[in-house]
Amino acid sequence: MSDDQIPADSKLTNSKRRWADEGKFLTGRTSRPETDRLPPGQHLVKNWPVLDLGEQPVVSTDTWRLQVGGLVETPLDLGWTAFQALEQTTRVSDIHCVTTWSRYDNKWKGVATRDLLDLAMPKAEATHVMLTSYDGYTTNLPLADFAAEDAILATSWEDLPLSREHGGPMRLIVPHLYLWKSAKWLRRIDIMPADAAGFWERNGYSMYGDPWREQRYADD
Ligand SMILES: Nc1nc2c(c(=O)[nH]1)N[C@H]1C(S)=C(S)[C@@H](COP(=O)(O)O)O[C@H]1N2
Ligand SMILES: [Mo]
Repeated sequence: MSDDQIPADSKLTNSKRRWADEGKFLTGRTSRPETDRLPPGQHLVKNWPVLDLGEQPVVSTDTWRLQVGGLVETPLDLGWTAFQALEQTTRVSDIHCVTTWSRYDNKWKGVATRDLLDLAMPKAEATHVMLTSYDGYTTNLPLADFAAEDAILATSWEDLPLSREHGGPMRLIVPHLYLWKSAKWLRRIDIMPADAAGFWERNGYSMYGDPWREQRYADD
């Protein structure tokens, strides 16, 4: 799906493009995760805000598929039952949104990204990943970050099925990068030989997005 099929002119989308242009929320401070749990320029929330492009697709587990393709030895095309039959993992992590909120201690259950990669087996030339979702959203990150120990394809949050507004039935969570890398309603994972920009990355946001180095925008 291309960018012009998603509501890229929504109010939030336009505001976030402008923040990228203006460098909004950059404090110029740095902090290290070992000593300071809250990344620079972030504030803590107890609720869990909903952020997306405005379309929250209805994805029934009857028709849900997850495909893994590109530079892999074994391309995958899994239905819900097959996905549930994979080893299930629990992780607790903090999340950090580029719009400056962070939320501590989220309990996720699902499939560890590294367990899925063990099945698909990325080829030696693989370096990056492109994620594509049911709403047309795309985002990119290095393969090593996608495969991080705490990265999880989450189907449950706080022991409840992941709600539709937060990306249910399944979303990615990569806690050590800003939350826009954590695709909701994930449909396809493409393993690539080079980096390429996803939706926000083409709209002024960082190719990598490390909250600890405050890599919010393209030039940071
Ligand atoms: N499919 C999809 N995933 C997405 C988005 C989106 O618009 N579509 N928005 C991203 C952004 S910008 C953020 S901050 C988080 C928000 O997740 P939440 O709504 O569960 O807090 O989802 C990310 N994943
Ligand atoms: Mo975001």
